[in-house]
Amino acid sequence: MSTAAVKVHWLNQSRAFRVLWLLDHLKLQYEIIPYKRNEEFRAPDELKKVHPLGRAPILEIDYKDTDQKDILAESGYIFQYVLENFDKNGLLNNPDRQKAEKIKYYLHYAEGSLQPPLFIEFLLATAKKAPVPFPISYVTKKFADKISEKYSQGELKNQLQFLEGEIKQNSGYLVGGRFSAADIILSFPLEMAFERKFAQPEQYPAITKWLKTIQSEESYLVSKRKAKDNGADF
Ligand SMILES: N[C@@H](CCC(=O)N[C@@H](CS)C(=O)NCC(=O)O)C(=O)O
Repeated sequence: MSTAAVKVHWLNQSRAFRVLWLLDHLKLQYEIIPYKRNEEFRAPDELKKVHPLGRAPILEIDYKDTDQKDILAESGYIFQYVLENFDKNGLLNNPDRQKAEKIKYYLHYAEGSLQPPLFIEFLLATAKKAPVPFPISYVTKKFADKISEKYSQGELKNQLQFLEGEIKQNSGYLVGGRFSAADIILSFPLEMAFERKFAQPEQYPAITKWLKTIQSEESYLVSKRKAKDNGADF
């Protein structure tokens, strides 16, 4: 790592915060390249110059000694790469093979299983707020409520009940009773679920307590400060 320069292409109000937290917990040096969402809540086009999909986070690693540069997209892949290459002491991993595999599972699960029903809820909530005249607004709302009721709410509940049970079984964390990369990667969807009121914290006491516990990690506060210094409006 000493010969590598690390840049995080970070978008305000986004899941890119997790990468700052990951790097700060491992006490790695990095630079934040900030991007601001536009009026449509989309990433600006400049991000497409770094990676064609133009989504955040993007991790750029410049290996000075070999003159090679890695441009990484996809949160789970970024996490896996950082754990494999820069967490040699296993600080955010687990020495037990099965527990390490479980952490890897969560790196995929966050975006692959938990994020989809949350994203559907987000789209439906946005559609319901759209400035359309009556009676179209009435139809839109009814239609959105039906999709939520028939699919995304039930699916989200299923996921949250699963995580509630996992945290209870793992002494307040996701894997092996200790803080790991799994806790960092799942922080974003679970914070969002409560903040956007897609789920009620009272119904998930273990997740609620877990969120408080992990947010009291010193590295979380360090990353929050860095994000704020770069224009975050939490
Ligand atoms: N599965 C991708 C999702 C990336 C993604 O959608 N990022 C959002 C930020 S939360 C984004 O860049 N949105 C901007 C846009 O859609 O224009 C990952 O985990 O990295």
